[in-house]
Amino acid sequence: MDCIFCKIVKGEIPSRKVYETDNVLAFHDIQPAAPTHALVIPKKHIASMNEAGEEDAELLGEVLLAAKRVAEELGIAESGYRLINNVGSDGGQVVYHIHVHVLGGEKLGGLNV
Ligand code: DGP
Repeated sequence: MDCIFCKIVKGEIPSRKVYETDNVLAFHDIQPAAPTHALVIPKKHIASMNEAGEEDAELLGEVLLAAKRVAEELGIAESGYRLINNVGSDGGQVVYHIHVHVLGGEKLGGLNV
């Protein structure tokens, strides 16, 4: 499968890893949109939330808890951070392997929902 993030999981494309478990990997985003910007992915290929099923509930919970852990590891947990999951074209998704952005290190602007 021609998926960039699957290649990162397999070590075929290098990444700056932040956190890893059997099921989840976190690494720094190559195009940071904030002083701290990491991505958390399940190692299993799921294209987007649109393709996630009930069988992925536990795994997606692991991804969210890993995002919290990443925020702690990168020192932004106390000051606060934002978790973003882009879905599809209008959502701004570019890489079709589900991922949560962990953004922080400054007061974040943009959409405040
Ligand atoms: P999204 O727009 O939500 O699909 O975000 C995809 C993010 O992935 C984007 O912020 C840039 C990042 N990215 C794309 N290719 C690579 C890569 O090869 N390595 C790393 N570390 N990040 C990548």
